[in-house]
Amino acid sequence: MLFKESCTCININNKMMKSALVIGCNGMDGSYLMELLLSLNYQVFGIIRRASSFNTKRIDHIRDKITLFYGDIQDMGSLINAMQKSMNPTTCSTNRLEIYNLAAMSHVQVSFDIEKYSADVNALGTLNVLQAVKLMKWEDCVKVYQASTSEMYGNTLKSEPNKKLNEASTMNPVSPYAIAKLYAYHLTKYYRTAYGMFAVNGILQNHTSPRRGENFVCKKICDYVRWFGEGKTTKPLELGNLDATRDFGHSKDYVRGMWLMLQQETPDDFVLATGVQTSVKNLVILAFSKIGIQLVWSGEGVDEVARIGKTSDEKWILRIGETVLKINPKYFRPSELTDLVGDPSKAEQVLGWKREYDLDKIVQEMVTREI
Ligand code: F7E
Repeated sequence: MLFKESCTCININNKMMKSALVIGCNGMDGSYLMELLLSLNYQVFGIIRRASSFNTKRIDHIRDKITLFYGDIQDMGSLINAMQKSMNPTTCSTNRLEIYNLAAMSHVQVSFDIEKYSADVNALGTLNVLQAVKLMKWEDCVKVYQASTSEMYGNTLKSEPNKKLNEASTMNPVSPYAIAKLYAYHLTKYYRTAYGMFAVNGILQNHTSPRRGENFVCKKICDYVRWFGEGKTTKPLELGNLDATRDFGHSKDYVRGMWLMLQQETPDDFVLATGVQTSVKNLVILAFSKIGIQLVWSGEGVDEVARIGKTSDEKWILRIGETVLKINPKYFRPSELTDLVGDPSKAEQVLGWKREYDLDKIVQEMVTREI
């Protein structure tokens, strides 16, 4: 199946002018993606859900350059409305609109409490997006990016140790979040083969940034360390499983990968990852080192604590021995996904995808900046 750009997309200023609709545009990835698309001279549209409090802080700085629609991935009418109004009839017939489906109930632990809602949004919401394109007979003129996730692999690395997860690895999800995402992943492949749609899955390992939601582990740790360094908190940080390992990249790098996936001639699925595996504990150690604190660990399991270690740093010398981290079992999950690390070789080779951030640079940025 080839999706050739049979004509160039030219506006009156003789510049490329493509259109993109970002569903879930006010999240971390949505905000960086829209910045990227604007820098590439796209007409950028986004769907946000109505909320009683303002929920656009990540995109307020670009509000005058984008068009927002109220909508909900669970409401197909609102999706069709936004798609119709975002479509650019002046561009080439095979690429009137790029649709990025980033809408999700994205918190894995929360999905254990709201199982059906997680399925409604993450699985059936994706069905709404793809079905809307089919029902409107837009299969030949839109491209769809589906935000798939490394959570779909579950604990595959337990039976395949020393490997990195790639596009062919076994998927065996262990949370309501990931089970719903696996449905959406297969649905995206199915619409590609059954209806010839340009629909792709980006299978992304954990990615983060200062714009990350506050209750994801890297953001939680880095915010705490910044506040601690500024004297804004004295209570210890409370975390769950310190032994879990993840592959942490930067959202800015990953949205570039999403865009590249939709610029290919042939639709295909790609893993985005750094290939570097880090435990939550090592993430804590790295973050505290950014404010000059070396940690000393003691205890095991739920009794494990971290204290400020010996230092000659004047700022901390009088606080040596103070507890800065303890375990709170409320952050344990009914089924833990213990280890994740991905292999981005295909994206690097086929898409030419490159990363600008390593974990040290990410944590430095996150400990320093709020958003
Ligand atoms: O947890 C452990 C926790 O919630 C990472 C989402 O973007 O990435 C994300 O899912 C690890 C887990 O992310 C705390 O048990 C320890 O092992 O930051 P997280 P996640 O569950 O990996 C994937 C790829 C997605 O697709 C998801 O949408 O950290 N952990 N203590 C903790 N996690 C949290 N949140 N809070 C703790 O206190």
